[in-house]
Amino acid sequence: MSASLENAPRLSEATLSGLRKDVRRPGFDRGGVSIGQVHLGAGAFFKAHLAPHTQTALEEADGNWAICGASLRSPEARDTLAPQDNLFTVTEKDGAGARTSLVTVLKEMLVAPENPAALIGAIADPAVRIVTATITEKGYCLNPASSGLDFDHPDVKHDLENPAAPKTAIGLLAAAIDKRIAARAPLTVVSCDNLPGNGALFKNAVRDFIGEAYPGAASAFDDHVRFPSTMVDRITPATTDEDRRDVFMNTGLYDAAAVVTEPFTQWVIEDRFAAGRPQWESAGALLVADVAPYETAKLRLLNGAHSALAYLGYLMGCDYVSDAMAQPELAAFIRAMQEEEIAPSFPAPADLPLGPYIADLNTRFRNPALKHRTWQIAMDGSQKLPQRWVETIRAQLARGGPVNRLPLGVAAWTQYVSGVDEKGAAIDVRDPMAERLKRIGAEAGGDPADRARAFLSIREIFGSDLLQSALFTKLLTDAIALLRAEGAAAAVMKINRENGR
Ligand code: CS2
Repeated sequence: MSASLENAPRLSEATLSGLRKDVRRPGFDRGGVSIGQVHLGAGAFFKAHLAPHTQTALEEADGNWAICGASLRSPEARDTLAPQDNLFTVTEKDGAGARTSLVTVLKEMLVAPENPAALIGAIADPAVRIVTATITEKGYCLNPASSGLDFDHPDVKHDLENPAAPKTAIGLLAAAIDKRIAARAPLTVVSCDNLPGNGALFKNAVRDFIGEAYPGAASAFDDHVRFPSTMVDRITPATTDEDRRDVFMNTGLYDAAAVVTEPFTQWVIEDRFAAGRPQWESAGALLVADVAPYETAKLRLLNGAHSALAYLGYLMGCDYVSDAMAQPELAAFIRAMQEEEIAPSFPAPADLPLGPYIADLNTRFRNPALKHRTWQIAMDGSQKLPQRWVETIRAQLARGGPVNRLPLGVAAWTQYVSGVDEKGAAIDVRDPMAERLKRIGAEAGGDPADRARAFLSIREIFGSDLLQSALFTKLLTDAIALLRAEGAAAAVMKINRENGR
């Protein structure tokens, strides 16, 4: 905790009367609502997106949908929320100002490694009808080749050997689903991670695990458990001490669990629930038959651009996305990438015109009030690149469309994961494949063609086709050569000039 806040009055049930009057309070009685939803991965995004959606639904319609949150690794979130009776605030911020709301819908927090049986019991409780999850791309333990469970994953191996004390979300869910099937209690499991077809991927992973560990439950699985796909969107940086200080100044109470986010929020949900759901549409959620068109647009245009801003921006010395967007050459480069290379790579959703969508995204990226670190987005690139860039590149190559800027993004990623920036300083690379990526970078040496081939040989990221594409291998070789010779800023400028921007 920052020194100046140590003695500040802390947010809790007992101190609520000290909360400034202009903080928005929920219009439902917390005490009268019991738990109906468990959320796996109760971090900043959950607090800024899922929890407010469920809270608004409860304001509009009755239902026992209070939330039990769970952390799958560290006790930190639970320990931060416990002295606050699991209350926290969400502050929406942009250049025009800030607006804080109190969130009361979270009623309990569990920590899986401390007591996996308690979390399995919570999910198995028939009063719970929905599990939502933000466990990040790597949390699904997928084998990219089969799109099913990666049985060689060390945590999956652990869970199959210790099914009553699993570490992964997949093992925890499987154990609980086994109990629910025995009790004939249907469940809906909702992935809220940035993966295409996230519902089907989640289902594959859990079904594969059940087939191995609980064969008796396998035949009833499809009937009892539904896995709708969703697209979630709200840019939510990690909270800083400065944010917590600002929230205190603006609300009158110290909230150690505060989140700061943008005003924009979107949730598109496939409307396929096994046992009811909160009325999330009253919070603006779009319930649809097919999420895929929205998911593709968001993953490629928002997240794809985000990753390009992260790697190129980081190499250009920009700590935050808004700093990267303040570089006119980089902003123009990203815009052209979105308009000329990404948007034409997929059919636009009927009700989402891509021109205004791209313009709005770039306004959001510019939000000067959000301190969103390029380093944070650069994390776990090996898990993100396939759906953010590789699918786009593949589609553009197949249709003979332009691929003038994406290769520089990939080149910047190869530089980033090699672990040294343009000034020779070490980069703190966070990625489940970090060691392997660093080794590939070191062993490939300085020749751009060797480097392009070495990185494109990583099948988990690039499949086998991009290495076989002479065109893409050449484009990446040229981009790596340009980046290494001139640096990111000059490379961006040169590509802008060559392509008339
Ligand atoms: C970001 C996303 O960290 C990242 O990789 O691209 O978390 C992004 O902020 C969200 O998907 C926005 O909805």
